Amino acid sequence: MDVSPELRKRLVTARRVCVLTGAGISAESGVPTFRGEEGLWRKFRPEELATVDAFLRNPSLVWEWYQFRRGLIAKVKPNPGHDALARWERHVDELTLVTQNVDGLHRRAGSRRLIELHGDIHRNFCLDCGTDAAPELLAAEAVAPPHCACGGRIRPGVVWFGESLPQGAFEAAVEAAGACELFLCVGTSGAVYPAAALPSIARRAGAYVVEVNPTRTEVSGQMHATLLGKAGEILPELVDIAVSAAA
Ligand code: BV8
Ligand code: ZN
Repeated sequence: MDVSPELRKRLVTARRVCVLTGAGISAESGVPTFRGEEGLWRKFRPEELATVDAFLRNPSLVWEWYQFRRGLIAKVKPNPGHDALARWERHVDELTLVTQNVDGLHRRAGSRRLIELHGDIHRNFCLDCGTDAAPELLAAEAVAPPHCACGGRIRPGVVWFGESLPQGAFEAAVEAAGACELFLCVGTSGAVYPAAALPSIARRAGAYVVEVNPTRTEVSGQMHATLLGKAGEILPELVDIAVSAAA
């Protein structure tokens, strides 16, 4: 992969980095993306699965979809893309990783300064009283959502369309995007807001903005550079450049 002199300089000098990731960074681990050929949205539209109304209308369908995804995620592990970001974090003053993913793979790879904008698929809570569901309540094969002690339905701890992001999460992401010298946008189609606003926020604040994706996306026009390729191949090379300089 050829890295421009400008990007090489930015990688070597950046002390504060912000990275936004989407489903694409987990694709090489075996987790399907949403809008790709084999995407999770291929069979169902998001509105049929990832909204409160969908859950209230058909709790078993939505619950089963999340159980299916949890089962998939339980069998996979972080890939070199996740690992590279965790390594980079240990070599700069501040690397803030903002992810739209709910699969927990960044945390498993060792990333610590992590903002999970869309929640965590491994968390579940009661729709009525908000109490977190104890893990033993979640029988792996259950196709209907369990009930809380208060009688309310248990729902996945992810952010559905039309729902606000976790308290303070987007504000912290905006602060990191506004303070960084280098912003990477990795494996996201840029289709979902407010996450997709972060690259332009970073660019307006003076950061050098780079996209890593096999294809161009809805936010490619906002980039200083687009590296066409897989995150698991490109990120380790970029981090090698950044880390070698820090050594
Ligand atoms: C909110 C649930 C305030 C969790 C998800 C009109 C205009 C602007 C905004 C809106 C609008 N109408 C409605 C809205 C707001 C709405 C929105 O953005 N809608 C979109 C569809 C227009 N947003 C919201 O509702 C958000 N909340 O705004 O709160 C509010 C409050 C109250 C009332 C109103 C507003 C909530 C957004 C969260 C929605 N939840 N999922 C789950 O089940 O996972 S979103 C869903 O899409 C996923 O969570 C995912 O995180 C997100 C983004 O998808 P991507 O990660 O980008 O994945 P995708 O498949 O699309 O792309 C994968 C990419 O990877 C591709 O580009 C591919 O080329 C690339 N790739 C593939 N392989 C690789 C690779 N890249 C690198 N390497 C590879 N190997
Ligand atoms: Zn309850």
